[in-house]
Amino acid sequence: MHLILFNPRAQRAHRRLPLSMLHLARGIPAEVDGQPIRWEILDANVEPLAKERAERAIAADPAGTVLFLTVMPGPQLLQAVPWCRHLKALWPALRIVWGGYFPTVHAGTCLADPMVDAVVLGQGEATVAELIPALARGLDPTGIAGVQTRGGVGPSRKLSPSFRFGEAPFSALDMERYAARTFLGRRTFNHHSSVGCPYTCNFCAVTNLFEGRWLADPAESVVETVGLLHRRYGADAIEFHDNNFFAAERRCVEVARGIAPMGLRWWGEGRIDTMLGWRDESWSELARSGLAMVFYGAESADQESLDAMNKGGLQVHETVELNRLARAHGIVPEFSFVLGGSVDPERDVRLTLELIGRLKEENPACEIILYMYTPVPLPGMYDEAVARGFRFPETLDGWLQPPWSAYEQRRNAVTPWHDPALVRAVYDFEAVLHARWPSVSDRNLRPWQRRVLRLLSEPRWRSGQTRAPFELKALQKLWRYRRPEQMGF
Ligand code: B12
Repeated sequence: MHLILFNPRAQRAHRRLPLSMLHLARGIPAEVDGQPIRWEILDANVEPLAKERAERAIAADPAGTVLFLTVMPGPQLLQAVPWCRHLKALWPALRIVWGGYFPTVHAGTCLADPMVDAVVLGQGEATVAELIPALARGLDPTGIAGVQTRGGVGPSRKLSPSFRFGEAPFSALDMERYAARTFLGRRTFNHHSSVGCPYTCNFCAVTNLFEGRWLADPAESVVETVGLLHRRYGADAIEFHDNNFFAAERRCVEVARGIAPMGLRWWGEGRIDTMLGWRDESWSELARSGLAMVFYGAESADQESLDAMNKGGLQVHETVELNRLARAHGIVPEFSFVLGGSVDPERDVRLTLELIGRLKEENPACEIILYMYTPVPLPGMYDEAVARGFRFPETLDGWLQPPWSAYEQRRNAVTPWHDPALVRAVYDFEAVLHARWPSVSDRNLRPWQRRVLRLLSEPRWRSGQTRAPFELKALQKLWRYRRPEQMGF
């Protein structure tokens, strides 16, 4: 049997290791009933002809091939749907399995389309270790733990820490293609060192998958993988794509100590209230090890909104304090806000934009990312949205139409309390903000372009007149300003 692990192209070609597929591959058995299982990862982000290569492989033996596809909402879904339909129409014997966050949260919708044969729910390695033998033997996979088909859902699969599945098979990829130039370094690689997140924020799809469970790889294993990326593939920077890398102080300090001699710069996601409670020596240790920036979900400056998001008790003043603490240690905080929740969207936006002004004043280096709230099916704001008439599309075709085609990119609010004028005001503010303080993560802008943007936006920023900044938007478009929220997570 031949398995194609396919990563569709994201918004802009994203040169990062396709970890969903790379990690998943660790669960593939070497053989079934004495027959070898051949597999390859095809990544449309780095290989423009990935689809054509996949099609050639399928054409050679449609019945003996299984296409594994990882799907995120937005551009990946937009490509995956017509392509899979086309493949099934050409080769009905081809089997297609979807996995990842979108199929997990919307499994029924995916399976309502006859081109999807099965969906793997959540963590995939242990599930594919059972699914592949069933497929190789031509059996119906219904009933396997972690698998949903049109025949039903199997029992839920027990989670395992990632390191238990062994090192990722880096040699299956052309690693040179993934050595990305970023603001962190010339050869940035990414790693994912934990499963889940210990919190249950009700706007985040991670909660749908893991329900507050968090299983971390031990620090030694993290240091080992980073060391391998550094020594064998020349990594000089690492992005940790964990949902919550900084959940445990001791693990982080041990990782920091272990990777410090490698002289890397690194980035990860953490929580404000967690890291605010860490010892000063821990912060110093992180800074010494090359930690350059931490992404934090600050979400809102309206305490009622934060509470409605089930943000685990986070207090608005903690964002202000963290900003100062991070500045003192020379680590850039990257604050992400999810605006326009259900409590009082206008107050939420007003207070948050005020807070952003204050954060920038106190620490001009801090980075700001703005999203609009988009419901995920979890108790809380979602229920309120449903009560007010909100419904997800019930078919994949529904997901391909606007506004859903851009929905999960969290830029176009489609909540029942959505006020277009408010959304416009947020994006106008954002254009002025990014002109006054262009993100360090943009490597396109020249210093003189940054100066021009700053000079032009200064009067608007100072006076608070951020409405309709057409001149700034035009320059940002012309100079292809890289918005962190479009490329980010
Ligand atoms: C890296 C990343 C990206 C990268 C691209 C990754 C890629 N595939 O090339 C970029 C920056 C492009 C990106 C963009 C977006 N992302 Co993104 N991204 C992530 C991130 C941080 C890491 C993904 C990852 O590598 N995880 C590590 C691997 C090992 O875990 P995994 O993906 O869960 O894979 C496991 C299982 O899910 C399963 N599995 C996954 N795929 C498949 C497929 C098959 C066939 C099988 C059997 C199993 C399987 O097995 C794997 C191993 O256990 C996640 C959050 C996270 N920490 O996971 C968000 C996340 C997946 N992104 C998300 C979103 C919403 C987006 C955006 C749409 C919006 C945005 N602004 O962030 C954009 C647009 C994407 C697009 N379609 O163009 C959401 C998805 C939510 C949802 N409802 O589906 C997440 C969960 C973030 C969040 N907290 O909300 N993203």
